[in-house]
Amino acid sequence: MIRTFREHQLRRTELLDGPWDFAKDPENVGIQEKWYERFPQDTQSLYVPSCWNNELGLYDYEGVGWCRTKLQLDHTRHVRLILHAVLGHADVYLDGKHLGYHYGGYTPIEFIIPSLAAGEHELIVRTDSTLDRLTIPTENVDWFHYGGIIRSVELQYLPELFIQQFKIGYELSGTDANVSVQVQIRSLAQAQQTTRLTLIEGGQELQSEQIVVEAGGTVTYTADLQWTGVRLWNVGQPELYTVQARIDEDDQIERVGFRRIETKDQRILINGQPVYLKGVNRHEEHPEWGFAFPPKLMHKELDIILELGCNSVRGSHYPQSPYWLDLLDEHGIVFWSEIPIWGALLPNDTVSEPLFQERALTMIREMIGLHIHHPSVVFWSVHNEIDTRTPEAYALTERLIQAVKEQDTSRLVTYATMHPLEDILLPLFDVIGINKYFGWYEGEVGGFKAMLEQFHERARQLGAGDKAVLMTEFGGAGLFGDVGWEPRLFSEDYQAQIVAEALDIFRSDPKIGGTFIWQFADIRGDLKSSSRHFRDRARGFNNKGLVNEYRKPKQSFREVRRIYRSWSE
Ligand code: ADA
Repeated sequence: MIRTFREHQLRRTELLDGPWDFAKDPENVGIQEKWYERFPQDTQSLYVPSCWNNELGLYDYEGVGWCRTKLQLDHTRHVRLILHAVLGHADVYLDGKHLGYHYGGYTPIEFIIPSLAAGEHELIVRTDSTLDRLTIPTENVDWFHYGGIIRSVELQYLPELFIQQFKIGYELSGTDANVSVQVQIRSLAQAQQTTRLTLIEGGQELQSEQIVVEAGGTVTYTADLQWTGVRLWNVGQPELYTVQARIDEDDQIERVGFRRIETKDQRILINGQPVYLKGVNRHEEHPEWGFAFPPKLMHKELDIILELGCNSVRGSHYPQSPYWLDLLDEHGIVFWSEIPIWGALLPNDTVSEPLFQERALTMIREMIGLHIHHPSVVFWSVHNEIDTRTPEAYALTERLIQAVKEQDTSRLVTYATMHPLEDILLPLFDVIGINKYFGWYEGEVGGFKAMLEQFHERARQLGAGDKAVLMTEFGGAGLFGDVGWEPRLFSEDYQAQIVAEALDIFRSDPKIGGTFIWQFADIRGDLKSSSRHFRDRARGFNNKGLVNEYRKPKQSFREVRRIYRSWSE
């Protein structure tokens, strides 16, 4: 399942999920040997979507992997092929022909293939999970980055006139919405064609228009609709509207929620009401599935997060599944979406590299394209823990913020800083996220107080004193099951104690608008015996989860549940 609701009633779609052939290519000879024309004989079966590192013998395999499946067409058809997410570098081949290359990991890659002939076709994907100094994330990163096709592969059958894009935007004034709908209709036909475009919401026809599309052309139709008295989406108030754009033989369904987001007096306001964010950082990762996190487990994850008393989730550190965001939309939970620039160990010269910047900009565009309609998304975050003391970081940030604003001005632009007292970027953002680990990497938990006082003063001096500030990371490791009589480092007791103390400090600081604990669940780390990083990651995991990797609660979970549930919004 890609979404929790049907995206099409008319368009026929099919998932190519299931067993694919898989061949690893550790010597990287596949291109030279034309594996895209002659797939190797010696393969293993790999379920798609998945990460190959969850298979026997491939736990540590980083590099090139080739995946192949066959598809059957009963008639010649126009098709749209969507690979919903492939980690790292992806080259897609159909019947030996290169359809295209994509770099990324958490956003879809798609191709329109007109008149694909009836019969059998071979689809091959070459993926490369290797990280280096210009990949995003770069080679030193605090999660295991896996390899493979991590989200569904979808085949859609297109009629000659089809809906290529459907976007819904709006301006709110009270409960009146100025809704602007954009439908792009594309023709794969040899001659001019006419179709009737109808917009439908909740079974009601909103607008209907005859549209003429030239042979091979594209028409963008825009409708401005006035909706009065809309039900507003808010935290714990998941009011959603499902809108269908329909032409004679095709359709697309999108879902939106109406809410107004702003900041005032250092608070996040939704529909004019301040909301205190009670959150966790969530990696979309599981020991058996890697990043190919199954929808069924997302439901359970959501239940656990609700049980904890959260009203928000930071999607650390990459664009998460639309299915997950659908669930958040449906439960009125705020989401923070970000791209995987993970900076703690990022060399500062990397951020000025044109290729790195191009990749980052593409990731921003693709993340926004993927998540634009989700009312749960309140924040677009452009990077995490880069060296925000430098002019290089400043220059990159300006570009990234500009890219966000070109696509969406209705949400808050943010980032997470690990240098709050020296950061020169504070004035650039709507919201500032602070990552700090007093009680773990530095000093005692009480150190947060003095740090925050200095931070607020500094922000004021930089002209950023009115910005909303969130504690986006804090916490410490607690090994599941390690409980004793006193709070020792790495015990559940110690973790529970520092998280609880930190939460108290933040809640009594009127300039802090919310807290995101690092982290929801333990995750696999990226430990290499040859590298000096992350040597404190016992079991090879980042153990700062409130639940372990199998989502079993630690003491910190119970403490946070007590605290979050006692806080009013
Ligand atoms: C950083 C980082 C997280 C994680 C955390 C930790 O703040 O953003 O991804 O690595 O530290 O556990 O140290």
